[in-house]
Amino acid sequence: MTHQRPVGSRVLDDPAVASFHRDGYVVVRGLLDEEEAGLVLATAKKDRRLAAHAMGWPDEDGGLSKITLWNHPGDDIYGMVARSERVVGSMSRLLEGEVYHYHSKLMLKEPEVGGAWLWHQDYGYWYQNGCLYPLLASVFIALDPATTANGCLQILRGSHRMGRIEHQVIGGQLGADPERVEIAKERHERVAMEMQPGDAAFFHCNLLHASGQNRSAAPRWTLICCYNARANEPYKASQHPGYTPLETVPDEMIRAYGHRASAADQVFMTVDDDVSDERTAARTAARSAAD
Ligand SMILES: O=C(O)CCC(=O)C(=O)O
Repeated sequence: MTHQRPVGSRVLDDPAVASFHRDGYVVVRGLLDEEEAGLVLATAKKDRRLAAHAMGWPDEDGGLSKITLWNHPGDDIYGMVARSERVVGSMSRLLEGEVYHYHSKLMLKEPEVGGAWLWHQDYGYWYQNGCLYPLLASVFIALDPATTANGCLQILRGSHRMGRIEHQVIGGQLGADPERVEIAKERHERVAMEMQPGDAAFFHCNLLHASGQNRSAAPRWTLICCYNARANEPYKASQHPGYTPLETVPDEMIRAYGHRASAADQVFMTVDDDVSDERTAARTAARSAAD
């Protein structure tokens, strides 16, 4: 059964929803409280399955980001965050109806070597997966302090109103058309999303975003949960799921799950089974060119 009632004080209110539509994003300070963010980070750091399934993603300048990605929320603390009433209720307000979990990912930029992400729109990728409408959004949750120095998320405020931009392979990544990105930078304010653990940004799938390398001594761990509207069920199969009912859980379950790490039956994406993803194709092309 699906419960997606926007109830409870932690669900985004009307002004926050209006900001999202105006700016393409809304920041929520303390979406996870200190204890919850600490539990997620501590669990992720000792979660051997997460580490074993991390995919290394190179940038153009020798940096490397690590991504561990899964399509369905597991019976673990990350799954509780992804299914929590405060997150799912907020997403269903932003996407104006029932939502389902499209995937989640743990992003790690290690000290000194963490890689950059080119300017892109998530819909630049997800369009290719048969999603007809830009009715998808993500919540980017900082698990440790995210600063300009360790490669925090950057966005161009209001750029989601440009609609989908063409993307192309640049280095090992898929980036938005650089000509349009340069103009967008002149017309849209660039915001560095510096965050404390537990702070979060809900952002629209057409919002232009990027992040820099981590040359600092501090790691940058982030959990990103992505959702699609049920009404936007993809018309063709891809590496991410079609509509799958999402049962929400009370917010208290995050704390109740404590240190519960990924279960043995959790299925993670690997580079090999992700061949249809444009980003992976770019990565594979860059790797073979380097070989
Ligand atoms: O983790 C980051 O800094 C950016 C991640 C990102 O842009 C993405 O996953 O689409």
